[in-house]
Amino acid sequence: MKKILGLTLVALLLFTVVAGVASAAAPLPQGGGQEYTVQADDWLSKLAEKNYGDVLAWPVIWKATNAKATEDDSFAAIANPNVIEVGQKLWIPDESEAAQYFEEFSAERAAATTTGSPDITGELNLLCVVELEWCEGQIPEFNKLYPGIQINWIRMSSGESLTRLRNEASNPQFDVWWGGPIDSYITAAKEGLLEPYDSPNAVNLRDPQLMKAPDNSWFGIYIGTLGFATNLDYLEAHPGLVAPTSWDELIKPEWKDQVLIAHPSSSGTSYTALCTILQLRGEEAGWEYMRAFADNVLQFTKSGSAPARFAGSGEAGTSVVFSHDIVKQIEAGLPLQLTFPAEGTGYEIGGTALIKGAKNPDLAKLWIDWALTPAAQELGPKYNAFQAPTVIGAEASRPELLEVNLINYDFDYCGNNKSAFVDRFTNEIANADALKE
Ligand code: S7P
Repeated sequence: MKKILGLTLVALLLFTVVAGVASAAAPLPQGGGQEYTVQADDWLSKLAEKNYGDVLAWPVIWKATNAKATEDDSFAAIANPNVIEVGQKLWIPDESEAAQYFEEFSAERAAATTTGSPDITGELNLLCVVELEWCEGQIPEFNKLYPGIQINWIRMSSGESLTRLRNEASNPQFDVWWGGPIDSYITAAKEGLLEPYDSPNAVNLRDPQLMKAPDNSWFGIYIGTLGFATNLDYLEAHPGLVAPTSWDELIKPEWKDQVLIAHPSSSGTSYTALCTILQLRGEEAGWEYMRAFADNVLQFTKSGSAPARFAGSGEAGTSVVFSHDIVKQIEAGLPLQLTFPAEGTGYEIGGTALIKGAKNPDLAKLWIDWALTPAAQELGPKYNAFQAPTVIGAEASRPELLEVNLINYDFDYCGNNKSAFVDRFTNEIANADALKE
């Protein structure tokens, strides 16, 4: 199960890489390093933080263990840094050896970029799930590197895109899927809809354990946290009412018919909210909460970001949306206040993947490689997309959106149960017959 403490996630995302291994946390192994036997719930970035005070120093342990394995049979080489086994022996190098490995790996990372080529030609069919403005902007950016590739694309919400991939499984119309929470990617991988691809640029990921599938069937390309967007005029007109700072407040009578959210069958945003509640409260109490919550919902929308726009234009008092999409509407001038639930909020890792049976897999791979570069990920804010990047070398444009209380969002749990949870929501709580466009 992929779990990470909220605090560790923030540390991971806000860490700046330095030209060496940081020297905080536990005392560094001295005098040639030390052996370590993997325990349950260990992973490389966690061990890197423990030993070097730097979550991003995980390649040091990976590389050092692989080097040991070439000279000592009691060590096994780690083929995939995502996968370490309980009982396996690792080598934790001392400070000077660690610095050498870190430098070596930094050089590999520096090489993991995309320079493009005018000679590559063809057509690439892209299923785009981020906001329309980012889809529209990112395509000409790719074409600056690959002017000979014509991109045919459609924008859809996450749930819709997953349905589309299912329906086209025997004759895929898309080559690459870009954007939308990885819950859907995990579901799709389980259903055999994705083709694993070992992208050379995956070395750029801050935490491969969390940010890519163990079999490389999807990669994480951004992070976003869920927040509440409340209309300031509505608050002014209702003295005593304040913007919600807890999930509990959203089910109170004062918000009756004043909450907007998308439907989890079409929207990845809304599914992230549903799975957040089921984890925060446990399934039984979580479903009970969802029933009360749905009673306060004015209308379910198709798109996950639309509720912030609608709440901002006065159609409802408040809404549940990814915080970066709320920031976008605030920047556009809508009278909204962004708040977060104090007891914890859910977050997404947005994904990208090669589609199984893609007609242009080589071009799809070029897109994925590029999506895993700092240059591609730093383009988001140019197109009003303020998610945090997943690769080293790209800085978060709004780091404060990550500095909130995050739950231990379990992507495997949410991905593996997505069909069942969405069906239950649709059958028992609210159907998807008349979603607001
Ligand atoms: O780009 C904004 C964003 O919120 O859109 C994706 C979202 O899942 C697509 O919209 P739906 O909620 O309608 O599915 C997010 O991944 C992304 O952060």
